Formats: sequence, structure tokens, C-alpha cells
Amino acid sequence: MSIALTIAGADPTGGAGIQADIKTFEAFGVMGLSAITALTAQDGNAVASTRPVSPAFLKEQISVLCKKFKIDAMKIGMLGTAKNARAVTELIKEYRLKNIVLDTVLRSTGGYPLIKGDGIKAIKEMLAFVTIATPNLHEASMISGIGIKDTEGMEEAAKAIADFGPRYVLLKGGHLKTDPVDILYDGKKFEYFHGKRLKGDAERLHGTGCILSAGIAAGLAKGGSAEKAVEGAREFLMRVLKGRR
Ligand code: PXL
Repeated sequence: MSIALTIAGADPTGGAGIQADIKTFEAFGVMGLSAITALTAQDGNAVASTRPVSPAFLKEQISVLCKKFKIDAMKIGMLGTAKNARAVTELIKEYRLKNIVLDTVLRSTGGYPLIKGDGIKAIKEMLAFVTIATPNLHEASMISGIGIKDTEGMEEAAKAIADFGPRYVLLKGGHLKTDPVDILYDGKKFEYFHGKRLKGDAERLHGTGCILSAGIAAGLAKGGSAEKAVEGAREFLMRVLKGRR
């Protein structure tokens, strides 16, 4: 059985974070390991507060797992603090970890910050070591410094983010005013994944980024290409959303 590790925050509602990632790994038939970056108190609509763990303890959780298991792929989500992000980057180098999906989480849908300190700088430093970064429009703007209104802006921002070193950038256009489209950039060409506008409140859409990035990591763990992993994760996410009210 392939093994995937999620490094992310805990969501008591189970809709996002570690809990959503483990459920996703299971659905893909991949064994799921987890290292918790932070606890959150939330109700699926709004985050009330967060308690990041220390970088030393986060490193210990990951190191213990790396020594025991052969990790085929990993997903990194909410990091809690810039210090935690730097700790994870150090471990990626130390254990030469591969097949890494970085969901560049900066804040919750409701606007609550999910990384304290200079999170953007720490995430930029991590980008050089990841396989696929999956920013949404807001995160892509913050990382690239480019305001994004349309797919042209998305392509420009994807190129700027690719300059930090990830092998692929999947820029998620779910918040576009037009029909949503995700754009996968491999450093040379763009692949468009068209979707339908999803109806629903924040609660229904809570955790969609987590599920997508975990699904991609599961696809990579099983040995699939980045393109196929993105396709598989998008299909899985659509099925999950259809089952939600
Ligand atoms: O979707 C961003 C996110 C990631 N991780 C955790 C979260 C959230 C949003 O609320 O709670 C743990």
C-alpha cells in the first residue's frame, strides 16, 4: 500500500485540515500518516482561534514518521507559523522528501490568519522544494505580487510563482468572477481544467482546498503523473461536494 503524509492543522469539524486529508487518502486507497501543525477551534463557518505547536515538536512528529515509514508523497497545508514552515523545509532537505504538494494556506475563507509571522516569505522559501503548489487566487496574488482578475492574470502569476522553484503550479480559479478554471503550469505550458460554478455557502465549500491537495498527493503516492493526479483529485472533490448539502 502506498503511504502519504499530511502536515496540516486539525479541524474539529472534520471538513478541512488533517481530518479531511486522512479521509481523502483512505478514499484513494492510500495509507495516511499525519503531523499536526496547529489545533484550531472552529465550527465549519468561522475559525475562532488557533494554537500552533512548536517547531521542535512538529519536527519530532515528522522525523519519527520518516524514520519508520517510506513516505511516497506528502501534502502540506496550514502551517500555523512561519517558524513551522521553516522547520518543515529543513526536514524536506534532511530526508530528501519527494512528491510534495504544498497548499499555500494563508488564511481561512472567513479571513482568519492560519500562518503567523512572515508566512509568505517562509512559503516562498519552501516553494523550491515542492512538486506542486496549489495557491488560490488570493494566495497567488500575495505570493507573486500580481493582482489577478482573469485567466491572463492567472497565467502571469503562475509564471511568477514557478520562478520560486516548484515543478508545477496549480492555480485555482474558484474565486474568479467568470466560470471557474484551474490552471496547471509545468514551466512551459498551461493546462486548463474547466469546472462549473459551485453553489453553496462557505460551510459547504469549507475544506475544498484541503481535499484537492490531499487527493493530488494520493495520486502522486500511487505513482501517477502530476496531470493525472490533478484530474483524479478534481473528480474526487466534485463527488464529495455533490454529497454535501
Ligand atoms: O482551508 C484552509 C484551512 C486549512 N486547514 C485548516 C483549516 C482551514 C480553514 O478553515 O481549518 C485546519
